[in-house]
Amino acid sequence: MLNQKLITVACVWLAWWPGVLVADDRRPNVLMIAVDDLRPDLGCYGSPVAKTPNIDRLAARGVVFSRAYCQQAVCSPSRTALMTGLRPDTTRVWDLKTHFREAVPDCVTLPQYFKAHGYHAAALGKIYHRGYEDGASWSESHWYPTGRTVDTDPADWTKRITGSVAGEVSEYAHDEPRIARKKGRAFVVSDKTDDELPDGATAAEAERRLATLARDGTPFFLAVGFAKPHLPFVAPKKYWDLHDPDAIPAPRVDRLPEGAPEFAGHENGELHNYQQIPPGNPLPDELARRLRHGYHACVSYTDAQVGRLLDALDREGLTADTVVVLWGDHGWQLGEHGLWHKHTNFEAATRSPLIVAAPHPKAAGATCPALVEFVDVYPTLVDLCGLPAETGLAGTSLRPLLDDPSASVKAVAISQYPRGKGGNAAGPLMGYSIRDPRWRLTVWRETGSARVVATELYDETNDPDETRNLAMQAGHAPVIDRLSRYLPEPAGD
Ligand SMILES: [Ca+2]
Repeated sequence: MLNQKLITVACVWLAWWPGVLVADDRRPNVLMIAVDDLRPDLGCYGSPVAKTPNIDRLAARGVVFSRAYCQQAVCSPSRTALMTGLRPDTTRVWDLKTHFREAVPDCVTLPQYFKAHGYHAAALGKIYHRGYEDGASWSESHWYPTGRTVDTDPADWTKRITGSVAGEVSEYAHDEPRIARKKGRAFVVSDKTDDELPDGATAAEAERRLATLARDGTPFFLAVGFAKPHLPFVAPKKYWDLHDPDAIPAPRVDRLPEGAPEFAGHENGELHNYQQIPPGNPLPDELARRLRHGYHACVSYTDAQVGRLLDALDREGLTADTVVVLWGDHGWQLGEHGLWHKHTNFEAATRSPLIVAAPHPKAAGATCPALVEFVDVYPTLVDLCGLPAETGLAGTSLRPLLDDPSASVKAVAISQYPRGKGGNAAGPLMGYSIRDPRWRLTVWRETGSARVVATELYDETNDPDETRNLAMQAGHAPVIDRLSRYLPEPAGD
């Protein structure tokens, strides 16, 4: 009887408690794992070739969001949207050169909000785009692994380009001399150990930090950013050896959709920045195969580092008190549509990994097909940790989906990408892409104007490879009209 009464009291308290219950009345910690250029090609997303046992074990105690979309498929705009909870048209970060504090100087970022509520907020590795850090976000200086971050051969490092090439500024432009030659090698089967490469060093530092944070007892928001599988594909040999390159399938479709404007694609400029890549497109088949092998090797290398973080949470007794969120900052084209890397509005570039594992899950191991956006991460973590809701954010809490993965919280997910270079960062054109459960509508408008230059419509259910633009075909005006209602007001200069 007494036990029944205690259970009743506990249930009432649980229902009242605004955040996730942890072992005592402390708020849960947050471990946020950011993986650069990770597409949702993982075991827990149904990939038949990925070797990702550690991300998969995180997924087994959390919820996998199978339709999560970034707000713009390139590092800084995507990361800025996630970290500020604001869309690119609000932060005015559409490129790799603009800091969000220029347009929204007083915005309170996700970790900054946690810091204001008593959390120790710390960042290791790439969280914001490198070189565009934000001191107000953290309780201490942003930590990076020492030395060179992505390559192994010092001779290559003197050959890097630091300027803007095909719309992509070098990831590490601030610490490299400007020499008008190509970057280093596009892929390396490395003889280094995990910890001799930057992501291993970052994982080792994260292990140390988690031990210290566990002893300290203050709630923490620890952000850990991994640099792989971003180009160049450098991973220890053992991760290459995990994969049979003959088993990694080539994309089914290697050309732009029939009826799509040429500018919906691009010239693979980021990839052509690297050595080993001959001019012109498409790439030779053997090279494409090698690159796909390298990508998956780097994903497995990063997965091993994620595993070290999960092990450290267990070892330090933190797992039951910590919300873990893992995201890749956008998708990645491995030859789909004849395209490599990101920088488009296609499904392969905008659809991104998002996994949330909260203490005491109601739906552990579930896959949630609801449409969600990266701007939802901020309000979700605030909600899960029981902090007062921050106002003015663009997204919505995904907590209802963690409780019931068959639910939905929004009708569409919106991504965007500018095209062309002009006198402003937004470019002459902005393509807004509206994704609902079945369709993807992309409308290209003149920047700062409502004038439509081109329209694309894809039936993602019946044509998941986006082989045909249906926008000009009869009978689709109603769906175009319906989805067009979600187009934002014109933005930009
Ligand atoms: Ca990225």
